[in-house]
Amino acid sequence: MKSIRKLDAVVVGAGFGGMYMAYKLREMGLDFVGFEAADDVGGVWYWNRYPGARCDLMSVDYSYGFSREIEQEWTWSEQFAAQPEILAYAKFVADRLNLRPLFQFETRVVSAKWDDDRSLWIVATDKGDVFEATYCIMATGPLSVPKEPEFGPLSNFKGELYRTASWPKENVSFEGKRVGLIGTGSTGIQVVPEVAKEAKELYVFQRTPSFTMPMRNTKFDDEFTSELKRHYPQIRSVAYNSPLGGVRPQSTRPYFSIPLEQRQSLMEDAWKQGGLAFLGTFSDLLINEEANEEVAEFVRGKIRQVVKDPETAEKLIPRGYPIFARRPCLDTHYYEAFNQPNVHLIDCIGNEIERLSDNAVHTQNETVELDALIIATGFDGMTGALLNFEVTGKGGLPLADKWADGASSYLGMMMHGFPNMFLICGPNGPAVLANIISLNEQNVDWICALIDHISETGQHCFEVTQEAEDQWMDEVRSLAELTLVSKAKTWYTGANIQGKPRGLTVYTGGFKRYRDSCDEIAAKGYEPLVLN
Ligand code: NA7
Repeated sequence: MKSIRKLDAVVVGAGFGGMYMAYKLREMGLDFVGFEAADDVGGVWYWNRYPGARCDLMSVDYSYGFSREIEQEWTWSEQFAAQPEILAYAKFVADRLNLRPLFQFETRVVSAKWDDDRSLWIVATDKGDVFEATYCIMATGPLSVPKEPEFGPLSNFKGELYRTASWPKENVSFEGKRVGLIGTGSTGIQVVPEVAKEAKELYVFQRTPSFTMPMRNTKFDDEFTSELKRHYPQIRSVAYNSPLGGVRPQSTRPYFSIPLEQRQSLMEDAWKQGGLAFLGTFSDLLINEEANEEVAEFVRGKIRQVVKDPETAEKLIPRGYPIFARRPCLDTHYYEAFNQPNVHLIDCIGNEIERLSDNAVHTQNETVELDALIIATGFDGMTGALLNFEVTGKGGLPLADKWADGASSYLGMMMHGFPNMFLICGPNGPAVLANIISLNEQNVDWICALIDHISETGQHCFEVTQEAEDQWMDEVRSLAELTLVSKAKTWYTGANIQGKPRGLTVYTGGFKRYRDSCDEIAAKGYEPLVLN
């Protein structure tokens, strides 16, 4: 039998959250091990290497701010970085800080169980190793478990099958092939123009159309890069004090505060500018339904302008939910791709995909024969990774039971009944509505300060009270009621997964307000936590 290793902490995941946590724990002199299923760092950017994969946050924001050296040594090549560059950045950071020895790669955690008698976590891996640790830190990411589509099993399809969330490392060629793509969220929207370039025929299976805006990505020149590097401290300061945790454009101007003509011209300008400009044109688009609908109608007009076939344009036009309530997508020639003769839109509304067979996708009304099929049907977001293995808290309470009616947590970082467990960017924090790199850094810094505090008090165990967790959840819910974000069927609310409890599991108060709340709790000596 293998021996049990005793540790101060385990960290699950080597994405941007897990990497920074490992760096900090080493600085603090703690004895810990990180586990990562992939063979290298990068998390979501390790797995999602599909054609066209690109971050929809600006590279300046989507980068660590904790190291002035790394900021100066790393050079981003463009405004919105593509997956290979982001993964290269993660590897660069891992090399630069010598993080890899802190992780066991190609290792999955299969269970994490709280031992009531000894007040520690027992963590087992798929390699048969068992660790005992004071702290269990979940850096498992909000988007790491792909959704299993309802029309499965996928293995029924005998042609080439690709999942965007686990794309092969090798080059994939679609030259001369009939390719199907299922899913038109951010991922599918990035895949379409790329695959359309080489596939003989591309069939896009769309159920809910997304709103997408032109990214109009730009390359950075040397002059811009050196200015950027000179101003990083100011850029970070603006980012950390903003509702988004990033430097994207924001407005304090409510939609109806200016005349129609001016509104139209502002939208035209933002549309031309591209990127996130459109999102920052008015202040109230996620709270004022009427304003939201007018902006949605403007975007619908743009789709009609770009897509030449009016029937296809009408099918691509999103209706029935507020714009920006689903995550807004940024694209590079998505709508234009539908003007190519080899790209075909299959509308799945009233024409659901029923099953896959050897060489075809069967919808209710048609059979589409294919050589290759790409699945871009999204993720079991926010909670999927944590419910993907056995996690049990006090009294053997399974996390799945605690979350049976929906994910509940305190600050998205801890849970009553799960002492000494931390979540990085967990449900009910601002993850996914804020810049996740800023949030990773904020969460890790806050957690590490708490670990220091606990050891200074001579204790070794903390648990948040049920009352504090309930109060936090009340705040999350009441803030959610103020926005339109929960009014669309999305992974934000669990509505994309059959049988998953519904409800917005995201704190909508913004990054700055969240950070202030966390700081206040720390300043008051972590009152909602019981230490022993
Ligand atoms: P999303 O945004 O959840 O999109 C998944 C897409 O897949 C969405 O259009 C779904 O339509 C579609 N889908 C799912 N199941 C089916 C079936 N059965 N038939 C047809 N279409 C289906 O995931 P993404 O990976 O694109 O983006 C996730 C995040 O990554 C994104 O928000 C960014 O943060 C980056 P549905 O809405 O269910 O009708």
